[in-house]
Amino acid sequence: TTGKTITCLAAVAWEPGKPVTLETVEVAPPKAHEVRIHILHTGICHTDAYTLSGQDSEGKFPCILGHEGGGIVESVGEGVTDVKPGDHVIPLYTAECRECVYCKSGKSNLCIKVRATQGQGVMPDGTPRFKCKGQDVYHFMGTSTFSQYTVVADVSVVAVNPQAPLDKVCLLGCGITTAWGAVTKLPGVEGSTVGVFGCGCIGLGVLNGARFKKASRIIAIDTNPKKKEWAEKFGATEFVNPTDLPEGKRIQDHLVEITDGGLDFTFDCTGNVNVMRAALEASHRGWGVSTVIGVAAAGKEISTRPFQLVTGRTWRGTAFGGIKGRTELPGLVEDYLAGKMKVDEYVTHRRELRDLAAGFDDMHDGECIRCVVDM
Ligand code: NAD
Ligand code: AHE
Ligand code: ZN
Repeated sequence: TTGKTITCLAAVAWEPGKPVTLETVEVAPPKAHEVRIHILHTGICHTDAYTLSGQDSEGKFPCILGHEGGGIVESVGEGVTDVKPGDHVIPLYTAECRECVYCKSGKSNLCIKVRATQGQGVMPDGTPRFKCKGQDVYHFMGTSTFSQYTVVADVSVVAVNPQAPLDKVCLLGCGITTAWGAVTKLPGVEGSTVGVFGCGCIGLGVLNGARFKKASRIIAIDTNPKKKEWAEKFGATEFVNPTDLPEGKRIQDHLVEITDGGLDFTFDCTGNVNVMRAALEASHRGWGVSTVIGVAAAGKEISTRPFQLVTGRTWRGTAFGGIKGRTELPGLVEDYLAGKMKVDEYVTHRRELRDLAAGFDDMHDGECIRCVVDM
């Protein structure tokens, strides 16, 4: 296809630490193995805020952020076989080429086909497709969903059931899928005890997945008392607020006590390195498995006594919940349509594209789980 450049609106991040602004941008047609998508809805994730703050070592400015989107294919470049104009799609920040050593390993979802250029804010040929005021604008996470039109690599997009509402399943582009995969792909959750630190979108998704996998006891931990009701709705059988503990009592010690030795599985869903440590140390001696999901601020490091690992605890982490997007995401959309997985319930705020910057402020409101932006 030899398409034309499209002029549309986008929220542009000009420099770190400054709010995104609404701009008219030019979006070049897709080249070979690229797909141009009309984005209809996008969530705002903490990782967008993290990069906008200037903390992300991969942050390149000016850029168009956003990686939790849903839209319709507008046109495709040469050689694109898996999606066609009109398909309802979700862009994938974790690509799946099915050819690289990671894809073929059967051990990881971290495809490397386009990862290097993705981290540099450009398409696989080394150039961006966006321009604003005559200047090149970088892509972000291979998705850039804060634009009415975006271009992605064909390995970075998947078609989903068109009956699924895109203003909801856009959230499967990051938060919910990450959380759901992180727990449901772990062997042995059925009948086990689970501890979830942090009850934002990610933590609630883990709670929901733990209930789906029939964990026997699901303890939610959050410093915000308002999260108790949320946690219980998504699957928690108990809620602990660490700030309610007696002075000097550490959350991990409390959890080890009330679970007679620790939890079988714990998850950090906060991005706070002290919480990551507490989650590891709250897991059971001999077999506890603790998963890091939260993204810590640049320069932060985790620590614990090595004895914690010597005595049989496992510290692991996951990106995009270990989900292979092209192969597995359509099935998650079906699980949602079949009522197995909550999605609608995460949407607490809605914004128009012109107010997208205010959606970043919503995230700091203790009541916001996800803000969905109508593009
Ligand atoms: P959020 O801010 O909505 O939720 C965090 C929750 O943690 C809040 O409810 C907060 O009250 C609670 N919290 C804060 N400090 C705490 C403490 N000391 N103890 C217990 N609870 C505490 O964030 P979110 O959208 O759910 O994202 C969580 C993290 O996951 C972020 O760091 C985000 O960047 C990361 N993330 C990672 C991936 C991945 O692929 N690994 C994907 C998406 C998001
Ligand atoms: N680029 C950052 C790291 C950011 C990060 O850890 N990203 C997660 C997804 S967060 C989604 O909200 C991830 O998937 N990482 C794996 C990958 O390949 O990027 C930095 O610090 O450099
Ligand atoms: Zn995200």
